[in-house]
Amino acid sequence: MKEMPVSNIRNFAILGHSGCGKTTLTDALIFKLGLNDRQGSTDSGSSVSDYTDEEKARKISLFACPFVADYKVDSGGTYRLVFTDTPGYMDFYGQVLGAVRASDAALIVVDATGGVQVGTRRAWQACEADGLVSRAFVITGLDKENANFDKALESIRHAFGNGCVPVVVPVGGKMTDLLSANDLPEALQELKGQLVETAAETDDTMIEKYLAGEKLSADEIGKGLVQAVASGKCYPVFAVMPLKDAAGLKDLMEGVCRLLPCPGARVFQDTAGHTIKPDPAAPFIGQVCRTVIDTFVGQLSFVRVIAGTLSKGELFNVTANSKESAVAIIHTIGKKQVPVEAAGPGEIVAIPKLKVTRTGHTLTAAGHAAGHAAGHAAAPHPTAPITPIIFPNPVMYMALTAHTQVDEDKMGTAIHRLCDQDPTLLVEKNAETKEVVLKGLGDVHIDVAAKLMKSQSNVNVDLSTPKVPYRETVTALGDGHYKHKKQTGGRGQFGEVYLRVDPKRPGEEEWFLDEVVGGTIPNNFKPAVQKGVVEGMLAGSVAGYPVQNVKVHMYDGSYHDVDSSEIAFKIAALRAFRDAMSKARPVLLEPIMTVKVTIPEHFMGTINGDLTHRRGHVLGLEVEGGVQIITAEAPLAEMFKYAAELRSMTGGQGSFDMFFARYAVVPPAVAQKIIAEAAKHRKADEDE
Ligand SMILES: Nc1nc2c(ncn2[C@@H]2O[C@H](COP(=O)(O)OP(=O)(O)O)[C@@H](O)[C@H]2O)c(=O)[nH]1
Ligand SMILES: [Mg+2]
Repeated sequence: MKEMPVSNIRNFAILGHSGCGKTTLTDALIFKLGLNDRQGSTDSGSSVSDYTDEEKARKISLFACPFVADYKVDSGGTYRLVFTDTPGYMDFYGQVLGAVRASDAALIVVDATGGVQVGTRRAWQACEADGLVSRAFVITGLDKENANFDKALESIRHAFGNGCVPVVVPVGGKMTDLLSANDLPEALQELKGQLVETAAETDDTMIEKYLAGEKLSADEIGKGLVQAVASGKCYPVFAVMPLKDAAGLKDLMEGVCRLLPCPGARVFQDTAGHTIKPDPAAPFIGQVCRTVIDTFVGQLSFVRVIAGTLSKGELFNVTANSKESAVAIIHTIGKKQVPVEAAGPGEIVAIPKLKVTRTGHTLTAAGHAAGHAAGHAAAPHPTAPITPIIFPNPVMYMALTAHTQVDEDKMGTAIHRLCDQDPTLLVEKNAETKEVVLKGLGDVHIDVAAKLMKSQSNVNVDLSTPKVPYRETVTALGDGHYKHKKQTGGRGQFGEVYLRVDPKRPGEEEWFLDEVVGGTIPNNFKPAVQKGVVEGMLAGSVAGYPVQNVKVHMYDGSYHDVDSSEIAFKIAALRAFRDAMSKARPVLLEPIMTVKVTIPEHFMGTINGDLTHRRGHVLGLEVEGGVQIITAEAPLAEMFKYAAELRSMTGGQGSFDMFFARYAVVPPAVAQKIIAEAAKHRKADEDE
């Protein structure tokens, strides 16, 4: 591909509610731009954008997929369109955030039969949160029965304000571009009037002219609108019918080139607060917006070029402070990969086989960082990383179990490969339950992750609800005693231990106290006693969970000159400890999570009721920007699947965050069940 002036680059992300028609629009654009020789379709599995097996099987987009193609506008110039199709499904919101970061504008797609939906608002919020100011709407699905352009437009304006003004509208099954059409019928003249007014408002002389009733030239209107879109005062609305003669598609592409901003309008900043200009001659700076493992080439890092020109050779990863090397630069067209020589500001390209680079990292030209640090010529470009992309915290937890030993051996590598690709996945090996827990944004997210372990690493796993890492403690004082005495011919075994347990108070450091008087337990056997107690603590006494917050007083015992041994005292201590525990009113403890639920206000009753049902209690209520935020505490045991359940209770409108707060006593009725369950599974491991 030829070098393209930055002013002629249009980079936009295609966002919206799940199933609204983003990928269908993308496939239509791909075909129209000549990237494919026929129009792909998600329904028949021939989509260029949803090309992975998982996407075809589920018929939803799972990954953000960037494309690039040059387009010749009617007026003669050539523009480079860089566009990213994104998933609408909430579990894959991480992909959306990466794409939003890599784009200069958003095309938010709205289905003409559904209007604004949860996913539409979420797309808008993703732009707001990341400072992506320039947005436009595409109303699609207009060939469907019950499609209503006016109603869809109304719902857009109701949700996002009157700055949303139509540019291309359907009239009698044909698309009309209000800006270029002459002799508009009266109804459309009013719509065009809104566009002209929006344009005029961007400039003092224009608004004077406009108010004086003078006619603005097409050029003036165009310039005004460009400015209004770039500054987020105007959100143009386009109508398309990608499945019916591609109606409106050309108008959309013309509109994108004419109205959306080029790189530079959106400000990219680094963590030191420097603004980075999209100068192709400057040293290269780019940010990784997505990482993927490709079956053939291995890791592929998609990079948005922010400044300079990316070409093959040495690079420097500023975030990881490490050298990297671009062995190739690739344009992806779905699964097809086309090598290119270089990429300029505004482009998104893939680099294979980077070593330490992950999503969100900043790459720069090699030597650039070092030169700057050494105080060489005033570097026009800063060397601090670009502001990181903020990804949501994973809130859905599932335990992974390998099918076979072979799977088990490869599981760790497979999981890390997965987490390297997806910053919204997290893995944790729980030391207490011995389980490998995968955390993600929802059930589909984790399910897809398990399928990817199979396809990328040939590792078979089962998913299950994780075990709760319960613990045990005591609530009273308890005395314990055990005399270990065995005579099996030859030398016997002897050790006797008295000890007492009681609750350890906050702030108390010491937990094992030697209160033996008169050498009834000789000093050389005391470490063995402590060992026995530690073993007892790990094994628990109520339901086999580790004991915490217990103070142990070793105060008496007896020994035998010949038969006493470390092992004898260890056994005596272990059993004395268990004896003491049983008398000290032991209880089960469970992890309590702090939960922050965000929902539309009318779900308050349902969600509060449900939280109570989960043994949770509400700590606080806040209203923020029209949504209700509930802060509550709830036991982890009740929250493993909350991500999916909250979504179904709120039709996808609720979201939440969750983090560990503390351990608390399990209520007796619940504890009984856990104890009974543990008794079933517990092996009699000590009495053999
Ligand atoms: N009739 C009609 N169907 C459409 C249109 N756009 C999308 N669809 C259908 O809606 C479904 C979801 O489309 P898709 O593009 O995968 O949605 P996405 O989740 O936004 O990417 C598919 O069955 C499409 O064929 C359209 O303009 N007209
Ligand atoms: Mg899609």
